[in-house]
Amino acid sequence: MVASETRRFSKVLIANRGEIAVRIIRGLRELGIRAATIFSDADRRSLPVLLSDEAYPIGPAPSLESYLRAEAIVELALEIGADAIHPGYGFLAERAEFARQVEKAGLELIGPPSTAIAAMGSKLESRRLMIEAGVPVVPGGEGALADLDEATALAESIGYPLMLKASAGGGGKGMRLLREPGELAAAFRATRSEAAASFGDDSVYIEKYIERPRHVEIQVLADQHGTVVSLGERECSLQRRHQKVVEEAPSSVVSPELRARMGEAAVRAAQAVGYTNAGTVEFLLDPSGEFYFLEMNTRLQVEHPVTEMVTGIDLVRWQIAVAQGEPLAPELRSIEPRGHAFEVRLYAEDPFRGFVPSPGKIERLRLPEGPGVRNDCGVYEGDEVSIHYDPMLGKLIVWGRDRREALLRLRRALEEIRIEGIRTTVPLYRALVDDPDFVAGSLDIEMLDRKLGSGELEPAHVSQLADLPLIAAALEHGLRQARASATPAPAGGRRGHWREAGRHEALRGRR
Ligand code: MV4
Repeated sequence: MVASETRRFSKVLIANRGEIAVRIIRGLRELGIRAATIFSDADRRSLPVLLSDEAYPIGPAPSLESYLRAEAIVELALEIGADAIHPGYGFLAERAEFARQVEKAGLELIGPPSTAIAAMGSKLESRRLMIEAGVPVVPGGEGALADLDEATALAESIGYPLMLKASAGGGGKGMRLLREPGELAAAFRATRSEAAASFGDDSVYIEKYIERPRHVEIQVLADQHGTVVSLGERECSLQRRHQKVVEEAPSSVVSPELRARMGEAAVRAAQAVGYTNAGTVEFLLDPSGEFYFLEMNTRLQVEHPVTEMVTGIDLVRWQIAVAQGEPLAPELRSIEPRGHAFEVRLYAEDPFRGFVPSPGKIERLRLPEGPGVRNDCGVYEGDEVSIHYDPMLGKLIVWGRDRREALLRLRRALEEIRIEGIRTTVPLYRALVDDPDFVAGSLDIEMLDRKLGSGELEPAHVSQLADLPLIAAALEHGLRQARASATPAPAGGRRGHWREAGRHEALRGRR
């Protein structure tokens, strides 16, 4: 896989859709490389199709018949004279078999070698490789459990609570939390048979359960000449059912010393599998400050922009550069984060109704602008949101000199944004930016589910401010309340709380 020479791509095929296809088109354009995309029947008039230099139909709407057609995509790339394929995230991005097909066709994958994808795809193999490389892993077993007797004995030596995980799982799939010994037998059988059915591999193992950790991940970049660099961490603890919703960089609990140690561990992880291109090493960070390797994501991630904002590094540009055989620039070895960035994922889901998908026509789309605001958006006003794909429309990213300024900008940008015609998760974020725990940065991986479950994050704002008389009434009501209570308005960033209370009332009245 080691390229002895640098070559220049003249055309790249993007095997993806939505905002990430748009992001990759932008990266290619800036390097003077032609951007070709594929599109399904549902995406005929999508933003990536409009923005690309060339666009090719790949099949009907269902992903299995379009964006997942590995062989057809490789054939198309050859036919149109593309030099490389960028898989984005999701779809074929972490399929070792697809990477192998791309390699076999003599094309470059803008991503890691198939062998690195395969090694990280097996949780047990990656765990073994990490232990060998001196990367800290969660205390637990080192191989697949042969039978229940072995599981029982190991569980006793590790101690409860613990996690039973399928080797072929990941991202929350194929794992179970066990609080006490009585749960082991049934869970062992169930996890095994589910793993066999879903992944075709029934290997399972156990780990100590880490209580209330944060999910902190390290961005790495690796060239084809043996250089691997760490670009610092992203805090991704705010997620709902293994779906991230808000990310930030840097993490408020990662000191420069911890960053350096986690960065070194992530670089060792990448080196252990012969990694090239951009990748992310996921760690659990426990409340005492210990960190443990979880998984490596062998792709560009949704949340890559927060790293771009605090490092000033264009990750897609570097993905393309290293895939062309270029060496990483020496200055990438000593990057320190500057300022603070947040990303919120804009999902076409209704946070008032259990996050059900909300497909339909985007009647109105006004994205926020101004200092420190970036939109990575995959749709336009008038566009249709289909039920066939992930409901993420795009991401709102903000940057500030420090966390406080970034948070003020996020709040301001969320006030500006208007999306009409479909429901989105914007109201949830408007509530979140006023949540005391979020404001304080005290997060853990269970926080969002906990707050959603207890109703603490009942979205308190009207999402679609189309109803002006209603708003006026709400403001009036809030004003009267504020005067009556004679409490001075809170100082600093928490301006206008009465107004939000008013909106809350208005919303209640409507539902
Ligand atoms: C864990 C854990 C606690 N202890 N392993 C979830 C997805 C997969 N990457 C592994 N996951 C976890 N593994 C041990 N030993 C808690 C989780 C976990 C989690 C991890 C990262 C982000 C969100 C999460 C939500 C629930 C559980």
